[in-house]
Amino acid sequence: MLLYRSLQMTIAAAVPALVIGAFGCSKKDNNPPNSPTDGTHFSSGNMAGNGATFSVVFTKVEDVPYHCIYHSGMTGVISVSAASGTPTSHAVGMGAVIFIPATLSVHVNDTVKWTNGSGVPHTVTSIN
Ligand SMILES: [Cu+2]
Repeated sequence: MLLYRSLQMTIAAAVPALVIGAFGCSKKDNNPPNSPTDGTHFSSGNMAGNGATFSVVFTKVEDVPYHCIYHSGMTGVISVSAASGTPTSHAVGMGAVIFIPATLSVHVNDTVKWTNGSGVPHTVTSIN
């Protein structure tokens, strides 16, 4: 059962491709084999370009590992604990091949918003 709901996904229009660093991030030939359960909790789809965002409200106590399907080393975990007070929003940045922070603790009903700040395409895809 899908317990997560995607709030929004906006992609900045007409942002010029800007490759940062020497990571070869525009390559997509280093994909890990995708898990059959990829995206069970959430999947952003392609977040092309600087400024693309994706948000999820977490509604259940659990740890949710996720990754970028384009970059094998680009992984993160959202650790969700019991609801506490007023729900808040958390920001996760997306660098060339990294989520910042890679691990994040939130409470039930909190929102996590990822923003691609790297100028190369990424995804935010739950591993299970
Ligand atoms: Cu990526």
